[in-house]
Amino acid sequence: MAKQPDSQHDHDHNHAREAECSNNLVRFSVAMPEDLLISFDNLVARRGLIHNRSEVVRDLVRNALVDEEWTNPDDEVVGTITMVYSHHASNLTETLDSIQHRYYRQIISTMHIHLDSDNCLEVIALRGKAEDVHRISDALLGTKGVKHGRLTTTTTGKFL
Ligand code: NI
Repeated sequence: MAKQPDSQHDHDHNHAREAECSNNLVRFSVAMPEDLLISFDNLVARRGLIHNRSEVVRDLVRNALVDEEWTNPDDEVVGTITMVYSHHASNLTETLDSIQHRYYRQIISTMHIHLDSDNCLEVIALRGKAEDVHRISDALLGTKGVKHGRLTTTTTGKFL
């Protein structure tokens, strides 16, 4: 019983320390099979001189956290759609335009580049619920006549 106030104190203290130190670097050790470590070091080497193991592990952890944000349909996410299409394809420009108007709440910016006399490149920035951004991406990239397109999934940055 006498211990209880102390352990409560320790608990609070740990929380305070976490909050204070959230941007400080903390070291920890990781055990993994030797083969996996060799493969990992090869990956680090391929990423170039400015990268080291710690840097690459941090990137992998952030990628995993961002991927998880996208698996929760109600989480607010940020993404970009990049697509190439010919503006001569019948009704294509009108169809893509009407989809973008339908989702004006999620589409925060659109950049349109006339690549040549036929082809257009569009980069669309979106912010919204993960499931809405997926729906918009499927609608745009699934439109007949879009030559190539890709959704890049990133984050609001609030939780990294
Ligand atoms: Ni164009």
